[in-house]
Amino acid sequence: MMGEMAMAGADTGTAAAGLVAAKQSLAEEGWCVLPAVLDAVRAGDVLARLWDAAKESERRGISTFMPVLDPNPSNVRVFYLLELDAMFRDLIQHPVAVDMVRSLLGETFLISNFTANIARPGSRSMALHSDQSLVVPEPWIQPWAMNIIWCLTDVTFENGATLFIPGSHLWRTRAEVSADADRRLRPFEAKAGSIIAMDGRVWHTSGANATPDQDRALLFGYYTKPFLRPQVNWNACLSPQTQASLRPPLRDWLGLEVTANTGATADLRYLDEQFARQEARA
Ligand SMILES: O=C(O)CCC(=O)C(=O)O
Repeated sequence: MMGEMAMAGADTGTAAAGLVAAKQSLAEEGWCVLPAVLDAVRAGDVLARLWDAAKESERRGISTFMPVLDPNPSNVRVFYLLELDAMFRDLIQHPVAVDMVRSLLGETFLISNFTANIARPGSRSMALHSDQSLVVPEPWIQPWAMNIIWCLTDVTFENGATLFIPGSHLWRTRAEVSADADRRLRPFEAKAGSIIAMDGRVWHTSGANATPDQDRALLFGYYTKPFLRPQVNWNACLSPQTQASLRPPLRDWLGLEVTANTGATADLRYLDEQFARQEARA
């Protein structure tokens, strides 16, 4: 599968070729894995900070158990990462992540959300869904959304790897989700420090963590086309102090500036120029 080729390319140290292959996999197969974007020490660091953020979230009264999403509290969800630690503000604009996002969504995009899901032993699967279907009505014809998934631990089928349906990024309507979709799920397996890039149209769910003692920790950076309203209203969610600390282009990617949806890609030349004709010029 192409996604695996991208992994092999990067593993052999041909980073540039690996990146090209990864982008091709993302465009054609709807996903790819880029290994070693963070080294093991840094991945461990981010994981430790994520646990601090989870504690801080609880302290602020925002539960890390979301019964609407997960069957039991073994899934630890952390929302509003960008408010909780500057480290997450660095990760969401990591150059490799932004490069992958631009390769699929184009030059301009918005950050729609940034959350974590730590699947602890005993956790079970949430609903099968595609992230694009959460923010755009069908038909889903083009990639208008995508995830950069940061692996903070090794991720395996046994410890609850995200399960996805190969080829499902080409499904345009919910009616195409077959009755046996749950049997077609495959795991995104990767080492700690990898990122998994996933087209927003890929149907997926969290895996069940069947290990006795391993956590599976993932961060989900969710990016969309700039004309889609983000899942989070960053103007309301980020404190004045956090907002004041942010610089472009992150401010634009979070929609913090005054200008919002102004049709930057439209042809706004004057009518005379748009329809300039030979005879008019003579
Ligand atoms: O944790 C996972 O593996 C998937 C999470 C997910 O898809 C979601 O929260 O929307």
